[in-house]
Amino acid sequence: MEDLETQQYLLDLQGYLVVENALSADEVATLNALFNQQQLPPPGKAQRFGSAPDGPGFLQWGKPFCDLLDHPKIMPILRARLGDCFRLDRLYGMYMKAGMKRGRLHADYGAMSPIANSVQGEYFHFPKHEITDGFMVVAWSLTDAGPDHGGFCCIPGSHKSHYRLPQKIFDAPEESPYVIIPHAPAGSAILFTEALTHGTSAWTAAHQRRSLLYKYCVSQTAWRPKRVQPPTHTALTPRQQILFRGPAEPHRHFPSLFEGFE
Ligand SMILES: O=C(O)CCC(=O)C(=O)O
Ligand SMILES: [Fe+2]
Repeated sequence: MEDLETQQYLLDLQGYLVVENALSADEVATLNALFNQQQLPPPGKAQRFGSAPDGPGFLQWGKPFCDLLDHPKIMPILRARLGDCFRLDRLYGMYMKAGMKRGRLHADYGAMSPIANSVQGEYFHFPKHEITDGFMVVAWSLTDAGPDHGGFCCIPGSHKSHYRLPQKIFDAPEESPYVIIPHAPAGSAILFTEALTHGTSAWTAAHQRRSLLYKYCVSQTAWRPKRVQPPTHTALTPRQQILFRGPAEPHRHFPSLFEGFE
């Protein structure tokens, strides 16, 4: 594993970072066994499962899913990006079977934001009142994903772009050498900023895609007015409980996730 300074540098540079072996094979097996117990419909039309804030989502499936909320291999990297005070904004899983098609490239913030009104080919000035940063996703691979299989895809560095994605790349991302599918074997965590142009590539592997997405934001922001509900069968640690708080000013009205927890 890279040291924190390198992780921080790479995440800032690329807009995403893969932490391989963040989970042991045993931990992955436990999560997969709990997943299997849910008896979800086979992946098809729906690609998502266990979404919240419609309740606690897949956090209700057991402690191993809650343990990922503040995983020690991930927290220092999130801190480097979001500071000491951040919240769990939402979560969901993605599952796919062979033959399932790609999604559209998108970004929630910056020039590619759906509300930016940016024009292709024209320099876009990030307006002062709009968020361009501060939302991070940690996507845990429960099965192997990568260039040979499919899964998460992105354009490295695109979170910094002042230009809207050219239509040619939007129309055929699978033909563009600038759209990559990071190698993310089972047990990896892919961290990415929601300002990165990213999406879902077609799934071609015989095995199922399984990915758990935990979405965090700086404490003073929120995506939806609804809050993720804590699970009812697992006792959360005091640190995990902080992640379920409503939006508030960091430090003044929202406690640090690090002071006293390290
Ligand atoms: O992992 C993926 O397939 C992409 C998911 C996505 O677009 C997102 O979380 O915003
Ligand atoms: Fe997305």
